[in-house]
Amino acid sequence: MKSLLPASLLLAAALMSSAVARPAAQSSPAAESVQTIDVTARKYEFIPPAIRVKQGTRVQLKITATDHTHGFQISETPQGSEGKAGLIFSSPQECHKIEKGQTATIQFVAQTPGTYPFKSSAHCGLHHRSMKGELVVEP
Ligand SMILES: [Cu+2]
Repeated sequence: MKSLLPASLLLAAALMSSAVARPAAQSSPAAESVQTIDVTARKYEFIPPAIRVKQGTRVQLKITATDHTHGFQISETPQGSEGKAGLIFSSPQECHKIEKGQTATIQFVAQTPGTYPFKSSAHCGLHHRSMKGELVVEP
């Protein structure tokens, strides 16, 4: 019985790391310039909570709210910089409200390296203050 707990912990750790490190699900040659990343929003977390992309990548986030209505708002400027936007969005929407069972698609170019926090935003009328994550643009 003693070995059960460590084994399940290892499994959980393996699942978590694969979720964080998972590359784009689809990479057909025609769409190779767009990196599609599936994100799940649920009480009270985003999965994966950390997304890593390379600088210059055109990123498409497909965010699905599985259990409840959630919001999604991502900083346009990297953490620690109040300057110009480092993520160039296809459509200028500050906050995305995602109804239960729906998927919101957000597309942008990851132009400037840095860390861009995102959250389930109160601006959408929601107060899931503990729901947050980050997008990391690597040089
Ligand atoms: Cu939420």
